[in-house]
Amino acid sequence: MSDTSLPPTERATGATPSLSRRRFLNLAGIGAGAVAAGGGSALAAPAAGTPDPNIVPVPDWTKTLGAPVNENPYGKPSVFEKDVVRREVTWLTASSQSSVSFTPLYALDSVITPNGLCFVRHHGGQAEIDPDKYRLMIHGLVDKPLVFTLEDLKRMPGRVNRAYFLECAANSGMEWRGAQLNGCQFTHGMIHNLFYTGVPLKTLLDMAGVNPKGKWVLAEGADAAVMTRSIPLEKAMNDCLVAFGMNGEALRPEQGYPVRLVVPGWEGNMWVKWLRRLKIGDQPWQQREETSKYTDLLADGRSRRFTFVMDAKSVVTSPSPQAPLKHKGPNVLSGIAWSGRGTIARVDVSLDGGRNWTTARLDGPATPMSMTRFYLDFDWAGQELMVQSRAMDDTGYVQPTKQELRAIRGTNSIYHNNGIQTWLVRSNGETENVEVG
Ligand SMILES: Nc1nc2c(c(=O)[nH]1)N[C@H]1C(S)=C(S)[C@@H](COP(=O)(O)O)O[C@H]1N2
Ligand SMILES: [Mo]
Repeated sequence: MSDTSLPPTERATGATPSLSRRRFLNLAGIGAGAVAAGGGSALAAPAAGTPDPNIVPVPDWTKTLGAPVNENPYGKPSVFEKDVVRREVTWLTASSQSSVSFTPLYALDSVITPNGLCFVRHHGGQAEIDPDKYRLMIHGLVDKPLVFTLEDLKRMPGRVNRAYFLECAANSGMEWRGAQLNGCQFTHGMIHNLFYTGVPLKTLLDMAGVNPKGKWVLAEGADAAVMTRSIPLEKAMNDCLVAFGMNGEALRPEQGYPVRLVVPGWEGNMWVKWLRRLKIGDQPWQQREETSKYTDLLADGRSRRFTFVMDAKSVVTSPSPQAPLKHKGPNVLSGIAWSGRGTIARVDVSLDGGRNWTTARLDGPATPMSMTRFYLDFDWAGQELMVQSRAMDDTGYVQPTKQELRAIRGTNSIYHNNGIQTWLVRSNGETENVEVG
């Protein structure tokens, strides 16, 4: 551990506090590896039950009063977490109105993405909608066209809460031709996993009365991009939601305030934000975002028509390029897995580039079409590692290697890259995006 890795206040106050921090780490029983990697002097631990008051001095923050209770009427993370933010890849898009920012997956744990850290993808800037003026229209092949206010949606019987991942079909899209971006924030960060509050879309469609000829639903956004996608009626009736809440509060403006469509397990582009209208028709509309964009171009130049489902995928979030290994000895490898077809049943981890596999420990909720956390507790002796993870879902689907994907898809694709990711961990702990094979 170098002094630059310490929180700024410790650096500012000089050598003594940082030394006490090292001593604290030693005494906390993190292991001999922590001391060796930290370069601190190895102190003889006092016998159990005889704490030495000189080893953990009373810190400065105990000697003065803390901040008042209402300093932040809307709370913010600790100032020491200021680097945990969404980031852009500036060369990726020409304008920041039609662009994407990435979730800092390397710094997150558990399965729910904090509201302020969800990646944001939009094509015409972020619309600002007055909730009192918000309207949702249902029309087309229905018995009775309907218009809902936000209050109408919030009074609707049958409100539900559901956790789902949203993954942009272009997630990992820059990696089709080889390892490119150095960090899971950039290779895999077009994903978030939230608890949505809303009304089943079926409830609203049933109120309007779908004509028997109706087979497709057009969802359109109220933003300047007028994002428009065709969704099969069967999916709309099955599990789609018209959501107004995320993680217990109102949707964030960047996630579609006040209302977005939730299309569980299917590509993020279909989850129309700032939802303005739903039209029932007898066939898909062939909009721009489902023809020239968000289709899979194959090696022979032909395209797949629709690829709605996001197949099973996983990534190790720590260690990863932005979260290198710092200590020899006991370590916790942490990662996420998800599947648009169902529930994650198992994740295997390899530390040697896919030769040997160990089944990881799934922890926390593992529910359909939601992110699942996995861990592998391992001992690191300082050797080079090639870290990989391979997800399996309850349909029996197994996440493919990148070579297996390319054999079928070629390298013309952008979308739906769910290949196995490899991180090379060097003997100094630094970690890099590589490919094996
Ligand atoms: N109205 C509208 N909805 C939209 C978009 C948009 O530009 N406008 N972008 C789509 C795309 S491509 C993705 S991946 C997701 C991103 O959702 P997020 O911004 O909550 O991460 O929203 C989708 N819904
Ligand atoms: Mo997307």
